[in-house]
This record gives sequence, structure tokens and C-alpha cells, in this order.
Amino acid sequence: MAHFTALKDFLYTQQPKDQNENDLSKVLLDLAEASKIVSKDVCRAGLVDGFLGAQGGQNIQGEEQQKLDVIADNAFIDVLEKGGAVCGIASEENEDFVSFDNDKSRSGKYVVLFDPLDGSSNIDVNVSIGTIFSIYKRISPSNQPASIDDMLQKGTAQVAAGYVLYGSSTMLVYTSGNGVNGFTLDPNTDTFCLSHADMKMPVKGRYYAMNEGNINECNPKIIDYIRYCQSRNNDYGSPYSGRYIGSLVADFHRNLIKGGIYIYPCTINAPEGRLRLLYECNPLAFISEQAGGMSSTGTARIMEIKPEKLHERVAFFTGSKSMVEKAIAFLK
Ligand code: AFP
Repeated sequence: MAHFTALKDFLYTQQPKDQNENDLSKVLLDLAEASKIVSKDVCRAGLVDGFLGAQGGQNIQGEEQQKLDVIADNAFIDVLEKGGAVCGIASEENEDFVSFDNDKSRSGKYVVLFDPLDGSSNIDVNVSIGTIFSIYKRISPSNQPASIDDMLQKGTAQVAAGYVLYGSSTMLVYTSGNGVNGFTLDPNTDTFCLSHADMKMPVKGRYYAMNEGNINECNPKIIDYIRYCQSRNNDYGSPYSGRYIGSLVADFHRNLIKGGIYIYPCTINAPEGRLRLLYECNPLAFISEQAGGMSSTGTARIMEIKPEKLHERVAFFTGSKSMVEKAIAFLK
């Protein structure tokens, strides 16, 4: 079998050897460790009592929480808190951010914002789901509790971002502002191995992803754009193929590799947009830009939005650069 570089070794060779960068590698390795726990839980969910189905409560967004949402959330919080490089987290599943209060993590240099299990509606039906994360340097003083200002930074301040896709294989894809690299989890050795070096999103593709059940709830310009995707008069010269998994992370991953566009515009039910700026859009925007793609609300660059609250939602257009530019042109 070919020799693949392990994530740990890759981080070691990539990062400058100052202490800050070592700490960032530690955060990424902790996230990788937590994701291995979640990956195992996802794989055996059908066999274990208490893993499938609804938790019986709602998260802050008023959405039904699944048992695995809560299990994954706890796994990430637990590993990051014990790791000591992170002083606090914010998660899609928790109303407020969490400031870690043990001696080690109080001086942690970073905060992590994450969606522990994206694509909850797909958990019980064995369809790909994922974890999405953003890492920022704290701006609060070291040794003080993490603050809301640490969490509400613009996407341009991200020092790293990534996702873990629990699909036909488990893959971790991340950027720290120096390109995008993907690592496949080898189940035999429980090691993330570099399988997709220096990932580039094709400038255009032939896939479009949208929940078209919402089409009549959108701005008519969105309908015009979707008609364009479906026509022979598009830049491909033949209708694009529609692909919508309903797990953003999986739809994004396909477009990263094959080229395509994902759109979740404002709708009557979700007038601000449906997707979460901090846990979903900013990290994927960072990755898309690092891979040569583009992410926008339709009128603004995602990473330049100054967040005003933790669970802020936005319209999201992401994917191959020329396709996102075309969608934006339709909105003008
Ligand atoms: P969760 O993180 O709550 O599972 O949300 C998933 C998601 O935000 C995103 O993954 C999907 O693309 C989208 O919801 C699907 O939602 P619709 O059912 O509205 O298409």
C-alpha cells in the first residue's frame, strides 16, 4: 500500500515552529480526535440503544435535536476542554457560548465555533453527515474567561476552518490559510492520512444544489437563476444536474471536488436565510476561497460580515467561482 502522511506529521511539517502555531496544531489534532469518536458513534448508531432518533428537545433555533447531535456536541466540548489549547467554544446546539474554566484551558489561545453534526435529518437514514468548525484567536485577555467578543469575530479573522464528513469514508478537510488539504480516516490504524493534497475547486461545474421545495418561497430572481441552471443556454450548454443531499457539508464536499454551486437563499419561512453564519457559512467560505471558489450572501462576501449574535443566519451561495458570480449577477 502507498505511504500516506498522517495528519499529525503533516501539521508538524507545515507549521512554523513557534508556540502559537504549535497550539493551533494541537487544536486541530483535538478536533480530529473528537471526530474519530463521533465517526465510530455514527457507524454503530443502529446497533446501540439511545443513538438514533430525536432527543426529545429543541435547540436554541427551535429545531428538534437528535440524540447524536447531543452526543457529538458533548464529545467535541469534552475533548477541547481537556486539551487546554482552547479557552471557550460556541456550538450550534447550545444557546450560549461556553467558557472553559479549568487552570489549563483558561489561558488557551483559541476559541472554536462548530456545528457538531450537520445534516441531522439524515442521521437516521444512513446518509452522509458532518462536523463543521472554525478556529479563531481569542481577543479577550489570557487567563480571563472567554468573552462574547471572542465568538463574534468576522470570518476574515479565522485562523483555520474545516469539516469532517462522515460518508462512505470519514474525511477531514481543513485550511489554515495556506490552501486546503483533505485526510481520509484509515479505519485499520485509526489515523487521518493525507489523501487529497492541495484541493482546488473547479472554476465551474455542472451540479447545482438547492432545496427546490422552497422555490416558490424565494425571490423570483432565484427562480430565474434555477431556470438558467436547467436550460441549454447556460455556460455548460446543457442542463446542470440537480444534486441536493440535505447535509450542507456533503453537498459542499461534492462541489469542492467536482465543481458546482450550493444555494440556500432567503425564503418566506427563513427571511434572513436558513444557514448559520458562524457554524456553517464562515468555515465553508474560508475553505471555498482557499480552494479558489467563492461564497456570498448574494450581495456581500460571507467572511466580511460582522456577526451580531451567535446564532445569526444568512443567505448562502457557495461553490465554483464562475457559478457563484453568475448567481449573483441574476440577483442584481
Ligand atoms: P443541522 O445542522 O441542524 O442538521 O442543519 C442542517 C442544514 O443546516 C444543512 O446541512 C442543510 O443543507 C440544511 O439544513 C437542510 O435543510 P432543508 O431541509 O431546509 O433543506
